[in-house]
Amino acid sequence: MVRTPALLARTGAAVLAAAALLGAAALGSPAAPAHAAVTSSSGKWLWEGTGVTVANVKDGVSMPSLNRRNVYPTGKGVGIALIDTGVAPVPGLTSGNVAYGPDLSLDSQDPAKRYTDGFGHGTHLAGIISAKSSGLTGMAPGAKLFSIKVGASSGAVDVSQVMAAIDWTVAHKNDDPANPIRVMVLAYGTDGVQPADVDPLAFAVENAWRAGITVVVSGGNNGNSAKLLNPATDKYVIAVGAMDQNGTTTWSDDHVASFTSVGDSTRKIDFIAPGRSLISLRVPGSYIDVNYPGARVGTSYFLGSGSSQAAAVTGAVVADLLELFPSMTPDQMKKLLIYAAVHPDGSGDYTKTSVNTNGAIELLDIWWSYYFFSGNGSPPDFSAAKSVQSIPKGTGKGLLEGARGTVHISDGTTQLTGEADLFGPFSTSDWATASAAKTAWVGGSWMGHPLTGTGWEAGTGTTAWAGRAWSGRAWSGNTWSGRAWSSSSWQSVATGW
Ligand SMILES: [Ca+2]
Repeated sequence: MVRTPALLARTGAAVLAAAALLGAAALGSPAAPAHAAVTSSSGKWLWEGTGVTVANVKDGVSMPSLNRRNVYPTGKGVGIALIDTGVAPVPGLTSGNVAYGPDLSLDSQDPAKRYTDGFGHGTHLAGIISAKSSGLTGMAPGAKLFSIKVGASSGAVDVSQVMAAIDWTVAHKNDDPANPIRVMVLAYGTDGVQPADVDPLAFAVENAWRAGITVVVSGGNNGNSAKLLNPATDKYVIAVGAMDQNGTTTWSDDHVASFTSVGDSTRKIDFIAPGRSLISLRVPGSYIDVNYPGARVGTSYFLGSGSSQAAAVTGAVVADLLELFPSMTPDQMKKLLIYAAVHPDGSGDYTKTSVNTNGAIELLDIWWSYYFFSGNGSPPDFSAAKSVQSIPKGTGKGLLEGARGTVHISDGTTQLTGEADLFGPFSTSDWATASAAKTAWVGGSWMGHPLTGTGWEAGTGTTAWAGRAWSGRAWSGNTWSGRAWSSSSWQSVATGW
């Protein structure tokens, strides 16, 4: 494929990016943040170098090239499920642009912690996606963000909670007819090496994919030679890594971030998206805010790096494209994004297609996606019929413990291991059958265990899925402090952001 130089999406970057940097100064003129080492497995919040604004990010994925054609997508009419540590009601996320699905996290038993984000990760991603405030406009500010909380204020979460959240999203994707959930952002992964064709977490994301939800999963932050985390290993979904804009306004030095996992011959990321030192919303007093004060930018913002942020960027771009092309299937979206991805340094070498075919790593690009899907440039056939992924479906009947890998939550004395969820014995075989049939959730119960209330409650300014007290042998009478958990499979904590 040869792309006409005159149409190069990444032409004219200097002027646009310079304007974007001015926007960064307006955020509070942050001093250059201290340089923190970006280590692959320290479990530290990552940031370094010059902060990258969301405006810079838009530039990095060629949004200005689209805007110059008078196309201004905002994700309007698209629901985005963010399965993460919750979303705090900080300025930018309180205009009705966020709805709160169930809180399935360990925080849910404390009404003061329910729904909100005591950790700080989910809100950072939510800002990138949906923020609407005077200081920050997200990548898809017209979309409706559904926060489905699974990570506690410590970041702790068991893989079974993530599976429940994915199932819930599939079951309730049309609850808001004006904003059906078409996108899922899952910046989570374990080091489980169970093959994706039997792994239950992989099966869960495949179910979401087949239900018409484009699932974006972060690949991990263990360095370029690392294999992908589970479920980014699943070949159906979109697996992303982080692009480093190198702290400059020019594109020629953009490259794959040193910390991002690229994968192995079994499964590599599909492309990269901006993900180094992004400036997004801060949650004062949250775990990362308290532990990494050097990442603060002014009083309202926070720096964060990782494939998590790249997943947020990608999910928002998917929502923008779905506003423009509402009938696209997840398979069409994936085919399009890979085809339209460009060489990150803007060198004009657009002959490479994707990491899956020849080892090249390319960058998410919304302008080329729009251009090709509109029928320009002699693109391949992007019809739904010609875009179907011919990948064997998983069974989901492998081990729950296999999905966890080495990561286990604990109450300080006992680890949650083996074929059991928080409430007792768990059969992946029974679950896989129910999940595929969309019957794993019945009312507020998942696989027979009452986890939530049974419907939406409209509060003051927000809408939330009702909570409920948990009962179960492991939970009653215990004070399950997040701090007591010995480890977390939350990507940021266990394996780097
Ligand atoms: Ca650059």
